[in-house]
Amino acid sequence: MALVEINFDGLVGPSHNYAGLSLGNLASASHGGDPSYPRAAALQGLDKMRHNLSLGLVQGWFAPLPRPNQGFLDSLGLTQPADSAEIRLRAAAWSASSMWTANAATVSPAPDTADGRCHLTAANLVTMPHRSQEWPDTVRQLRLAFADAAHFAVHDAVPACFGDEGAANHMRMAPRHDAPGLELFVYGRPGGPFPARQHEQAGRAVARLHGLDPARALFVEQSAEAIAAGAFHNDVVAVANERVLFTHEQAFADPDGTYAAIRAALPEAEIVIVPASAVSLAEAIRSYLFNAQLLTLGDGAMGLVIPTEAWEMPSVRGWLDTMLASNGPIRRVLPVDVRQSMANGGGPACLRLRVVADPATVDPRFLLDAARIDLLAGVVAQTWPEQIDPVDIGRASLAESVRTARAALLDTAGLRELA
Ligand code: SUG
Repeated sequence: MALVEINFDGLVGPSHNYAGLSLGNLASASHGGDPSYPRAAALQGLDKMRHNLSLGLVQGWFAPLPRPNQGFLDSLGLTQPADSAEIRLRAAAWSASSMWTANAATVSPAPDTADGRCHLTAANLVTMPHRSQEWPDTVRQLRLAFADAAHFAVHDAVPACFGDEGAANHMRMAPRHDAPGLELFVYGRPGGPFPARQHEQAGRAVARLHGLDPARALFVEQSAEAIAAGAFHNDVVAVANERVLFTHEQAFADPDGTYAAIRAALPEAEIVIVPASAVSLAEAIRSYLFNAQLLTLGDGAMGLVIPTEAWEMPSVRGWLDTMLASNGPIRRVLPVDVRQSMANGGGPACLRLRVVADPATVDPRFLLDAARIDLLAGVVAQTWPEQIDPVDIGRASLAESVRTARAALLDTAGLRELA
């Protein structure tokens, strides 16, 4: 089979909870302390996978990482189960944040790289403590899914002195998925009210590790106002697919320079810009309009998989209706319900990692058809906790249920190596 785009969604883990851990992520801050519904959250995610599969797309998945992370707690000296001090650190060890696989790694498909292999670099996620513990387990899973060394190279994360948040700050534009592309690495500058989680040097290191042609790699500064307004990752204000960039007009520090550089490197580029006069930056971030999956559908037209929150916001809906009535490249808008993830700042695009590859070269245990989705949903329905209240975090009995649920999933999926 030819090279195609495969979306690998993170299955929401059984410890999914709202602990308000991500400074600068407004949804995480405002839902901190709410009860969470892990079973419903995971089923919503599986429904999204089913939805995208039914569009004729290739769908993959990654298993949740082991939680609570006892090694993380031990390394912090938090060994007493009864110790309720340092509640945020304890919550960090329970976080199901690996569900947002757009932060798992940065991916450069084979047509872009010097050695003709698809390169993946795990993201170190060092800015947020609860996310900094993900990458060693993530890289284990990536090395299993993409073990075929003739087609893939999986790199460890770049050094922790340079924050890297993976594909959420990386966009690839190309005439087609299987053609050589232009890769954009978006970074932030520190100094604003919220952390700039992506460092410029991390993107530059990843581009070198992947063997990209310097003429087809752009390093683009995110606008300080976007970060200050709550766009903690670029994929909250822009998304690209093949020749199309869909962006808010305030996404980049130098929008005109960025568009000109894209057009110079990729003459067929089409840039769809949403002006602040139609959808303000605040509305874009609250609705997660841009945290959409921009997908090439079977007939070659593009569809935008958006969260229901975006569809329900009048200004966004008005803009989308006008866009659909025009003759632009995005022909369909497809709302999906991922509310449990959204309440922690994770929309449809956060929940997936895009890999352009021949599916036959991927470990089949990480690829899904309808029957396999039903199988995973069965395990979730039977073993995932229905509800977690903030006071439950740290409870030995809940920790046991979370571990048992993940073990049942790994058994069913034939992935005991990840136990
Ligand atoms: O890193 N939220 C995640 C959301 C990640 C979204 N990903 C992309 N934009 N690609 C984050 O901020 C919240 C966890 C908590 O507060 O309990 C959290 O980690």
